[in-house]
Amino acid sequence: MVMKKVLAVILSLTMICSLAACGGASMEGETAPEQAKTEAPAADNAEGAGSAADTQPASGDATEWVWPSKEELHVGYSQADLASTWRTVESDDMQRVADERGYKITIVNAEGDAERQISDVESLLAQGCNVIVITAVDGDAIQPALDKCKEKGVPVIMKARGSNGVPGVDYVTFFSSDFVAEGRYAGEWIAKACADKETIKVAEIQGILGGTDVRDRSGGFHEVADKEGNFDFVVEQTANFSRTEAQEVAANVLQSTNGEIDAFYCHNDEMALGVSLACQSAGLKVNEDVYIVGVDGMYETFEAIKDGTISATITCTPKFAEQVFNGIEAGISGEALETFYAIEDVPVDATNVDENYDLGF
Ligand code: GYE
Repeated sequence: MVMKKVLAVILSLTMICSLAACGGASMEGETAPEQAKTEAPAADNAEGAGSAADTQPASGDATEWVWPSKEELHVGYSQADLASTWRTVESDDMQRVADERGYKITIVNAEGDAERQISDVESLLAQGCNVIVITAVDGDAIQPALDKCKEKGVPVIMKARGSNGVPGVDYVTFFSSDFVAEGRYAGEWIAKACADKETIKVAEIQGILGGTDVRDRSGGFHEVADKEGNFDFVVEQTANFSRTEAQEVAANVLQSTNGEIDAFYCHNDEMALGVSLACQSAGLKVNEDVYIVGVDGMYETFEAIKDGTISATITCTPKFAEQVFNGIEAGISGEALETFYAIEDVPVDATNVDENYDLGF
């Protein structure tokens, strides 16, 4: 057990180093928050990773993963969709790191279809992929694909949209931002900005339902709302991570409420940008009449924060393939992996957008 922890720390440090090298995230962190970037989260937010514990289960329950050698490694990456900039950057980053390290990779795109993703994984296995990385369309529906991998002992690494299965049993580990923390940051930002209001009228515009990102971004936000006690949810509705859908949803909300909304919390920046257009068309001034908070940290959002058309965002980098490949290499070397590796996020608003600009994509 102690050995496991030591190995995990070494792995974490390796990841921090390579993160620094690829410049994929903030480097101001010789400080404590920086460490959260790659360490397994404490037990209280392990739930956010969809995991019951931060270490692999006892040997009786654990799946015996069969790791290939580095020479034989053929990664199969099952991407959920390529409908946003975030996802295309994510897939490109996986390809880039595989190429740089000389590993074979096959990438498939499920186009947002949970059933198709199961056959995608089957086809990756049939093509001889011996480590599978999955960004799940749906955290539950992915289970049959995980079972197929498990039958063969093929190690599965979840990435960015997790599984509701058991880490160490249904998959090896999960690399992702801590979505619960992102939701909390957004809630805290809004609570602070609206501190003078008795009741805060909030519209929550959600991403594609079924993903652990959406579940946890909502969960973290509602945690803060419950604690504050004065958030009044005027609407909680999906706009499928889409800018145009979010613009429409926001236009309807503004119409039905007569513009009486204090803050929009959007599960991604694309939607925040759409909401901003709707608010501007309705004659509302962002940061005066209404606050708009997104998640992701697109350069476009950073520019909008500077222009005053978006209030804030929480970074969520799509560029962490380096860490995923470090994890695969650690597995190949026989090291014990934690069940969750968190990529650190930073809340960004007008006060710190310049210093965090490089976190964008
Ligand atoms: O925030 C969003 C994307 O799963 C973390 O999916 C990801 C989210 C990201 O389409 O923009």
